Amino acid sequence: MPTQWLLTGGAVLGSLALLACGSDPTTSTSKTCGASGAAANITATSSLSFAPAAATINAGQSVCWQNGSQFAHTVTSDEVGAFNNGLAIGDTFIHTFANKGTFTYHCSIHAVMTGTITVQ
Ligand SMILES: [Cu+2]
Repeated sequence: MPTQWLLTGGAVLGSLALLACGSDPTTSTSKTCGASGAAANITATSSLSFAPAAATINAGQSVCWQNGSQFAHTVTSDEVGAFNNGLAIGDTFIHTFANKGTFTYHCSIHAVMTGTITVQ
C-alpha cells in the first residue's frame, strides 16, 4: 500500500534527523569537529592517545573529540557519571563544560589513553 510506505519512510527519516541533531544540549554527535564550534578539538589516534592530551577552555565552552583512528574508543570522565561516550571510527562527541575546574578522562577500552581538560 503506497500510503503506508510513505508514512513509514517519513518516520524513518524523522528518526535519523533526531539522531543527527541530538536532543541533549550538553552532548551531541556530528560528523566533524571542525564545524562544531567547539573551543578545543581532540583526536583519538591509532597510536592510542588523545591528541592533544591536555586542552584549556573557558567555562561554558565545548570540547569536541573525534575518532580519527582505526579503533573504537570512548571518552569517559574519571568522575563517574560526568560524561561517557563511545566513539566508533569517525565519530565525534561534544561536551560542554559549564563549570571551572580540572577534568580528567580516559578511554575505557585502552587504559593508556588519558586526557585533561582545564576549564578556566
Ligand atoms: Cu581507546
